[in-house]
Amino acid sequence: MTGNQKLNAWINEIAALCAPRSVHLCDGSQAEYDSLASEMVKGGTFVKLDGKLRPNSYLCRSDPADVARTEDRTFICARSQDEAGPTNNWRAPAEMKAELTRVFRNCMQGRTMYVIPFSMGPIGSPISHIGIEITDSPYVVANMRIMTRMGREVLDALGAGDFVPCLHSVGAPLNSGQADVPWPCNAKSKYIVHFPEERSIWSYGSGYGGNALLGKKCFALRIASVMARDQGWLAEHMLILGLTPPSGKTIYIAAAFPSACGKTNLAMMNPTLPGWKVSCVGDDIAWMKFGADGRLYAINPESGFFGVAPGTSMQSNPNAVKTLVKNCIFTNVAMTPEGDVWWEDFTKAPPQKLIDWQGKQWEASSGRKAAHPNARFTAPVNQCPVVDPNYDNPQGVPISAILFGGRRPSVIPLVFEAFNWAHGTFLGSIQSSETTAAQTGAVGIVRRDPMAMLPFCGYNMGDYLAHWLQVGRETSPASLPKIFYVNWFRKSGEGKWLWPGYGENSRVLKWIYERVTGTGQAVETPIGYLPSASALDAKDLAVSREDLRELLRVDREGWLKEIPDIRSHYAKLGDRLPQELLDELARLERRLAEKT
Ligand code: OXD
Ligand code: MN
Repeated sequence: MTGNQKLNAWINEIAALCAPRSVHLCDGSQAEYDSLASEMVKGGTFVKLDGKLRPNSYLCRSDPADVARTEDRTFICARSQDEAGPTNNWRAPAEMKAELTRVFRNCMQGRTMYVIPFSMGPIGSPISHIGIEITDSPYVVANMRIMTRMGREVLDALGAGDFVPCLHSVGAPLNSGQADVPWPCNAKSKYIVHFPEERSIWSYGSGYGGNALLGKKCFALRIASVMARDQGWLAEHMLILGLTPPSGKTIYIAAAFPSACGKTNLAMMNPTLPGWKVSCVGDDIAWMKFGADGRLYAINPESGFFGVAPGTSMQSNPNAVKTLVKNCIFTNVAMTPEGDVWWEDFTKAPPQKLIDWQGKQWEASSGRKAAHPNARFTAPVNQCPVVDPNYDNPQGVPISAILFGGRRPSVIPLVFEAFNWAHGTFLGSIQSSETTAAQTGAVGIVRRDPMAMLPFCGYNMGDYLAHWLQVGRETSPASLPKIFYVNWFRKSGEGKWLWPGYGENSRVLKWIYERVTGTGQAVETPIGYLPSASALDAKDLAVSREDLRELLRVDREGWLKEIPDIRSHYAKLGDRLPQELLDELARLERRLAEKT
């Protein structure tokens, strides 16, 4: 089979358990992809889009009951509940393994079992790690070929080495003669299970996104965060971008934001400041390890974007739209009569007629959404017009700045800098965003999501924050990235946006660049270093002086009112929360209360 004994034994064990009709070891070739795609077209899973409008691209409609990650069915089965921590669902590993073994028995009956060797990160990079996904979904195979480096080359690099076993089934066995459906899944039973001690993943019942493309959230964040803790590195829910001034050296920035804060837009934005360039290394995940020089070097472990389609347009993100011109998979978007794709806000006016994401006729007057709000595109990173030249560099890129942020109409200034790494860790740990009309539930509620990792941390959040503090002690302070907090979403009392956002965010990135390279002017305040009004480049900017002052003001009262909320957030993280962070909170409160 393969040259790897552990892999051969695992393939045999899973084939015996799941009883597939056949086993296919994926080579990752174009021919293999094409043949799977045409089989899926025949079976009704894929619709081939018009070859001129959208070459080599496919549309897929999921079961309406399988459209997003299912966090309530996501488990971290650490040795003890305490190790999983209060923010994760936990079950005892032996008990869960026994249950899953029952659930997986014969679950691939009538289907092909695909074995996908994949590398998270450039093949052979010291920052990369290898996984093997076993799945009975050809849709997963096709997506994994875009989202990861996949196939024969990975097996060669693996040799006799170790890998993370990632087992996936849609949980829909076929009896002999039973016809398949376009999107098989299990409506009654879903499990997204992580065993951090043995570093393995078992996922059952869903074919969608992070539930099924196991390299992404399951491996690259939940399991990798555990590996990173044990091995002294960071696996983070962060974009990575290169920032180049008109005549200068590129620096690299990593940034963590909760959803609906424009992460993909920032990762590939077009700066409005003349001569400045942003280049994209990744839009979702960063793995960072120390280099020989004591700096943190980052790779994007993925090779594709699995982005939310609705809202993506030539206005909001022209480089994403240009990335999607060919070789893509679109899931749960609408289709035009010409055989192209469409989703809400893609064009200013919607086409008159469409086929919606459920395959039904749709008219502009219907008032229904044509695409599902969580409709996705799967697109190769190297098709992005502003892909960074070092995106595939096995050495990674040196990170000079880390950004945290959220959607906060009030209190939090446009940008400020942490005093040091520990203070920056504190800022990440209290990172917050207000809920919007795009989410169910009340609007305007502050939700705190440490480092945007709440659904993705594979162990106790208190230990995770302690690990961040420890990383800061591993090297000299000068070698560490500087940490910043940004907020593009400030509003006036009347509800008007104070900051234009999008490409104008380059003005904030310019100040960050200057701080990193030692020229940026800042004032020390109780919350951190803020740019003085003249330090932020406001040339030709359509923002009034008063608004700019408001954007860069420290709202002492507002911050003081946050303190009890931060305290109760910390209480929810449990007793493993490092004392150092409570001390940071006490110091913040003291500084805010001091008279200047
Ligand atoms: C994602 C997420 O899909 O963070 O990237 O939910
Ligand atoms: Mn994400």
